[in-house]
Amino acid sequence: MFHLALSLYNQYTRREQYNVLILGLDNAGKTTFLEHLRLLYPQPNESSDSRKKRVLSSSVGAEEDTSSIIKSKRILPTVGQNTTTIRFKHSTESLSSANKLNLKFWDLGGQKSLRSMWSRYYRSCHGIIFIIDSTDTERFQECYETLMEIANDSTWAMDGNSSVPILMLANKQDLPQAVDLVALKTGVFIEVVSSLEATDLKLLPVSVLENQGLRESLEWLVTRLMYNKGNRPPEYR
Ligand SMILES: Nc1nc2c(ncn2[C@@H]2O[C@H](COP(=O)(O)OP(=O)(O)OP(=O)(O)O)[C@@H](O)[C@H]2O)c(=O)[nH]1
Ligand SMILES: [Mg+2]
Repeated sequence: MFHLALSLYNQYTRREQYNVLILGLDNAGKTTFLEHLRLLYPQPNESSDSRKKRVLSSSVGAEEDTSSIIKSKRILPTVGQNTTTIRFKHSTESLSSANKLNLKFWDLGGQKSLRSMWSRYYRSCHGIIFIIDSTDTERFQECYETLMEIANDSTWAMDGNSSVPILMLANKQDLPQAVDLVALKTGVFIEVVSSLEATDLKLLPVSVLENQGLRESLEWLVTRLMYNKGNRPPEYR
């Protein structure tokens, strides 16, 4: 009886967990993105009220203004990795299955010398977020080549060609010199979009600092992670 009750309890409380890698060149905004998600979403065992208290405790005023909080933080270039797990909530209540999952993010350093480490994480990842600094036009080509290296990595073939969804975020759209989505799609990244046509790929404009487009982007990713569940089953926590 005890075992039955325990298994029913586990069944009811356990959550699907998807691992998401945050990749991109150095200075793209990966750690800023992760830090902002920490403020926007509760942690797995945290209530919404506790999250609110946590956010307000790091705010200078009484406002839950996550952009101001994130701007006041000093974020250093990443040398190793940062991880965070969030409890995801879809804005569409009817998508109840997407309301009961955790997302575990791995933010890896983007400096050239650190990129060779990325592939170690591919086997256990369910999705990739690739962040682009939309103002760094001189490195668009490098961005393109880096993304192609990820997509062509031999790990995917070893795993029976089970690729994962890739969400490309054109970051820093708050800056006047940022290249907009249309120009990005028709410029160097037209090749990415056509080369990876068969892959589950989406390019969206965001400002990580100003919290523009973050929730919408995650919602696209979660929908695709769930769609790809047959190829890459989630972990259960
Ligand atoms: N204006 C603007 N600046 C941003 C935005 N997102 C990040 N930044 C800035 O970009 C710089 C680099 O951000 P990080 O998050 O450290 O970049 P990273 O991709 O983690 O870099 P590495 O750890 O070296 O790989 C910081 O000065 C951020 O404040 C944004 O949306 N708008
Ligand atoms: Mg970083």
